[in-house]
Order: sequence, then C-alpha cells, then structure tokens
Amino acid sequence: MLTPILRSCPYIQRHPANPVFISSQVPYPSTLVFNAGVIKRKDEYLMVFRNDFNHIAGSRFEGTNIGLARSKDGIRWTADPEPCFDGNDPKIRALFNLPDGELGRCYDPRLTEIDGEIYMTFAVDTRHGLRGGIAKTADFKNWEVLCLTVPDNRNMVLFPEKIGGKYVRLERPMPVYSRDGDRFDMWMSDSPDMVYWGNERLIAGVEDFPYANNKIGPGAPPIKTDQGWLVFTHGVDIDSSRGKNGWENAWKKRYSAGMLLLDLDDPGKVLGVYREPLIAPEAVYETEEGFRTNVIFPTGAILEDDGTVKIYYGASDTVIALVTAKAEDLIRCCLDAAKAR
Ligand code: BMA
Repeated sequence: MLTPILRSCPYIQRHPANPVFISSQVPYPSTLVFNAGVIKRKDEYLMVFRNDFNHIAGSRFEGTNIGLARSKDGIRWTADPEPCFDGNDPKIRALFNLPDGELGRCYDPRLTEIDGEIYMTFAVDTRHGLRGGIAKTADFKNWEVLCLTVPDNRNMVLFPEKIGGKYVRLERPMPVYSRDGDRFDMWMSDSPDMVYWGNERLIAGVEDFPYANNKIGPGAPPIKTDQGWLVFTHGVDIDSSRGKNGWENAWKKRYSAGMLLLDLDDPGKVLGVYREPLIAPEAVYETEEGFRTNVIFPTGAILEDDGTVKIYYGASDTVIALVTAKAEDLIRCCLDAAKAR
C-alpha cells in the first residue's frame, strides 16, 4: 500500500465489466492498451487507444500505434482490423512534413467533435523533443495534421466548441528550469483556426491539487454542463521509497484522476478544484496487475442525456477501465471545495 493512502471520490462507481478493453481484443500485435480518447456520435461510441506491442525489456516495446474501436453501449468494444494512426506508416509520416528520422511514436490520443468535425490530439516523440499534435479526420483513415507544438508539451485536450469565437485547448508544457525539479501544470491557449495558438494562460498548478506533488495536467476533453466545464485531470505524486512495481525495476510515481470546474464563457476562470482524488488506484487491475501499477490516467469523458458521466481511463498503463458518476455530484464536489477555501 502506498503512502499516503488515497481514496476515490465516493460518487464514482467502477463499472462491473472493468476492464472494458484489453489487448486480447485487438486483432493485430498488442501488449498494452491504455489512454483512450472517446466520443459518442449518433448511436455509436468511438474510441482511439494507445497500443504498445511486443515487449522487449524494462519499459521498451517494439512499437506503439493508435487503434480504433467501436461500441454500441460504451462498454463492449470491437476493434477495427488495423491501427488507425501509426507514426511508422509512410502515409502518416508524410502528413507531418518533418525531416527523415525526426518523427517517433504517436500516442495518448484524445478525441473531440467540434461542429461535426472530428479532431484527435496526441503526443509525438521526435528527435528534438516531445510535441503535442492535432489531427483532423472524417473517417479515421484520411488525416490532416493541423498543428505540432514546440517541445516539450503533451496531454493536449480540445474544448468541444468554440468559445468567444476561438478554439480552446488545455495542455501541459514541461518546464524544467526555474522550478524545483520537474513540476508540471495545466495551461490553456486559444486559436482562430486550430493552426496558430496563443493567449497562453496558467489554469492550475500542481500546488492546487494537494494529493499531487509532481505534476498535474489535462486528462479528458472538457465536458459542458449548465454549471461550467467539467475537466478531468491526472495528478502525480512521487514516493521515493517505492521500488519494484509492475514490469519495471522501479516506478516511483502514482497517478490519480482529479477534477475541476471552469467558467462556461471564460474557461480561464476556475470555479472550483476538487482537492481529493476523483479516482485513486484501488482495484486490483489498478494496483496489482500490469506494466506500471498505480497509474490511473483519464483521457475520455462522455456526458449522457440522463446526467451520467462515463469516464474512461488507462489503468496500470495496461488496460482501459470505466467509472460512472452523476455530473451533478461531481460539480457539487468542485463547488463545495471552492467554498471551503
Ligand atoms: C506519462 C505518459 C502516459 C503514461 C504515464 C504513466 O508520462 O507516458 O502515457 O500513462 O506516463 O506511465
């Protein structure tokens, strides 16, 4: 058991079918499936997921690509026969217009639908640093890459509509100077066209999440409620006493999911940060089994018509799991936390 012991918010329920998606459901090489973006379109849920395949040793794998799965109920998923986005595929590589050998793996995808268009944000390893990308597609076969940030940046998520006439995103740059070690926070920027981004603002720092001592950042794309934008985050605490864990020799970080509420018209204004974890590692597939245990990484959220929120997260960097909660309970948690400060 890691100290301090963290508990999940009492208003979330782990789905009884958890984990809802595992590598044996993938019809091509697959070892770990995690960190999945999800949208709901008409009567279908669509999921893009990170797929690491063929373990070599330690944290090394032969490759990583992004797969696509579909579901009628958001619980039972069927993967398409081929990955949908693979940085090794010359057709995908050509979209980036980078020098030979520059592009590495693409991973940690999130999905957002804006005005009927589908956008995928993702992280890209390059020879000159880690960059955040935004691609657009109508069919998950043909893509257009619209934006690549300067290094180092990742965990970008898009708001599902323009605000004040601009596209808006949350992101987590990775500053290494002027700070005490690596402490990463959540930022926001906006764009007139999805290509040029600016007007950067700090939204929340790691110090705003008392259970995190190392980094926080966006998790799932924000969901719109009548009380504000509900944003699910990841938060990391480092416990230096940790040793062997999962498949690696040493993994000293614990990832929990968190949340905060942002103003609808001015999302740069924070209405409340829930000060406890939303999902802390507790279930056996979160704490005992898999590649890197004690990792909860939320990357997809769907608000259903009855007010239920489905939150998808990578568990132990190995499988995809689902919790549900009532949006009104989560909003109240954020607003109560703001009142208590
Ligand atoms: C981060 C990313 C995520 C991963 C997490 C925990 O740095 O690589 O994809 O889920 O670490 O290993």
